[in-house]
Amino acid sequence: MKLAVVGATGLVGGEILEVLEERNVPFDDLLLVASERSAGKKKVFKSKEYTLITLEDAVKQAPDFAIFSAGGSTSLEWAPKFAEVGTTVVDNSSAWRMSPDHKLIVPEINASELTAEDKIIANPNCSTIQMVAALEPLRERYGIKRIVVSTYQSVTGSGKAAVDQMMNEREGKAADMCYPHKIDMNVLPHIDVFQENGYTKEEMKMINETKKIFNDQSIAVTATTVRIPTMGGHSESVNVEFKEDFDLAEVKALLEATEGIIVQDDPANNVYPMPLTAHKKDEVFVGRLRRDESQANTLNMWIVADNLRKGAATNAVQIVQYLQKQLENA
Ligand code: A2P
Ligand code: 11C
Repeated sequence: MKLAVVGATGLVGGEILEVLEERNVPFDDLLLVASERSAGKKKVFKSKEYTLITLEDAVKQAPDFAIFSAGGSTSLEWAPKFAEVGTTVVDNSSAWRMSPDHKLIVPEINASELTAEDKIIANPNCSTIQMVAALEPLRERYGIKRIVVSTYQSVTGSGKAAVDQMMNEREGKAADMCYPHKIDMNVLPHIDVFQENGYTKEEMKMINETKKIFNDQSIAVTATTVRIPTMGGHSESVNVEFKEDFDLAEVKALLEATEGIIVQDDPANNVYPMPLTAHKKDEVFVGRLRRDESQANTLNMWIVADNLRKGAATNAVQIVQYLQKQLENA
């Protein structure tokens, strides 16, 4: 098995390499791919030194799998070229997510939709993944009518330049501006570009991707996405109206019984999910579970995950692992 990591020098790329190592994902050959600026430089993985190569060189080697995290335009141009030589691409960008011909996968929810014909598989947006992963066991049991979500997102979601902006501001140094305003000591109700309807692209991703992953256009979703000066992960306040009434103890039990979800909900002891404690973890953390007393069948919850892990790298590696298992069993 030959595996390519495209965008290997980036924040998500680095995380993918960590997750591959931690999970001991088996492969015979690893291609580390970055832009022409980085080609020829070295990078160490599992004590072995690799030379960074370009997309052109990588596609010639026709890897079995390629995990792309090098931005939407790179994916749009190059994923089809890899697919043509037989590579299965798992793409972290938004390039293919809403295409009716491509699947948008969170393994715990819909990996069973995948077939050998799927050569470009889309990984959802980080803020969508953690929300749908936490909602899935509750959706199965009670059905979902409407979701109202507000996010508190880490600067790591914008890549290295944004982390540099925040740290430089914090240290009082001159900072190249990745955001239109200062981010340290600030909060920006603005993630990605504004659309004609007044929502940002990030908000529309959460709305449209949720419906696609749940395969249910009838679920109403509205979102406000906000950047905050933190690093460990994205947090979300989610208000969810179910079709049926629920029992709070059962909600907690359902979440506790779900693989990949960790309930941290003990307000009396100040226990709730936080980005600091979710950092570098693969799971999605859920807490502050409480009934919305203003409306029937409605729950408030607080969901936190490391956006570079389950929100990106971990989800992508899980898709590759799922496909590897399918191949073994074929
Ligand atoms: P490079 O380091 O050579 O620029 P981040 O989002 O954290 O900034 O990371 C972006 C990743 O995508 C980096 O690994 C970057 O490589 C890679 N990348 C950017 N543009 C291209 C491109 N045109 N071809 C291949 N890789 C690219
Ligand atoms: C953020 N969610 O936190 C974005 C990053 O569509 O994969 C990921 C963008 C995407 O800014």
